[in-house]
Amino acid sequence: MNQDELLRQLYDFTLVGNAPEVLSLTNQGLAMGLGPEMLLYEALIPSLEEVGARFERGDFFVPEMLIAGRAMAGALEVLRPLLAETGAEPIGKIVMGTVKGDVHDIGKNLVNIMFEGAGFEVIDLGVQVSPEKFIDAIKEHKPDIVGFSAFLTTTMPMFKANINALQKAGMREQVIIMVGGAPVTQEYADVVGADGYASDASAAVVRAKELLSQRRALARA
Ligand code: B1M
Repeated sequence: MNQDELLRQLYDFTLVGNAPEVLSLTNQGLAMGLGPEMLLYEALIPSLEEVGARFERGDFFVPEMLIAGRAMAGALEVLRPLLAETGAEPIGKIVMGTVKGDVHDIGKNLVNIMFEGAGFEVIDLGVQVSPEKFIDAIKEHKPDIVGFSAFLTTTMPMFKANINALQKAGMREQVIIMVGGAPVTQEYADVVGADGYASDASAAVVRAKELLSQRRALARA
């Protein structure tokens, strides 16, 4: 099998949620010398985008989305150590979670992996995270950044609810707030009063580093 065939098969088996094949092709791809980013961005992520498009058209239903998501999550576990390889001292601490009411975590997990790869310490609170749980975690871990992920238009308003809760607790200025997720835009992030937004995992790392260095420069001034 050549590189193009492997990527095609990885795409096709993710689409139908065949987790054992997805795992095996991911391992084969790595053994062939394909980079983890290539497997992610040229097969796994485009395949999940197609799953979403089919769901919107009514060709796929929740069970199909679920098994495709599980197949992707299995591959991500294999890719995680390769994407997150770093020997460096942590450059900052991030508390991350998917907001209350939302169970999507693949995108958040990928952002976490890229943060870890860039040298951040990540405290992952999981999914369906309430404002109270975010506040407790900020008190406990004292992160530089708190990241909220939302993947549904119906759960995006939780960004504002979280920020209001932080304000009420007198903690808003202690942390940089970043938001992201499939339906989120820069405009929405501005409206809710977040400090930063990114459209994907790589952009999230770049934005987090920018925000952190701005904050540290201000603290030194
Ligand atoms: Co759901 N789902 N889902 N789903 N699902 C979407 C999100 C949807 C877009 C599909 C569609 O209609 N096209 C749609 C949302 C529509 C909307 O609101 N605009 C949708 C729906 C409607 C639903 C349900 C309501 C379906 C139902 O029950 N009727 C339901 C909701 C359940 C709930 O949460 N309460 C539901 C359920 C599920 C499953 C459980 C079956 C499964 C989730 C499995 C899991 O995550 N463990 C699932 C899946 C798999 C999807 C799709 C197909 C794939 C999501 C994914 O993993 N993408 C998705 C379609 C799509 O996205 N095109 C869909 C790949 C991932 C790498 O990308 O998540 O965008 P993404 O993450 C990116 C960026 O967003 C960004 O970086 C990530 C990596 O590059 N990012 C950040 C994420 N967090 C960030 C934080 C940052 C910065 C960047 O800073 C802090």
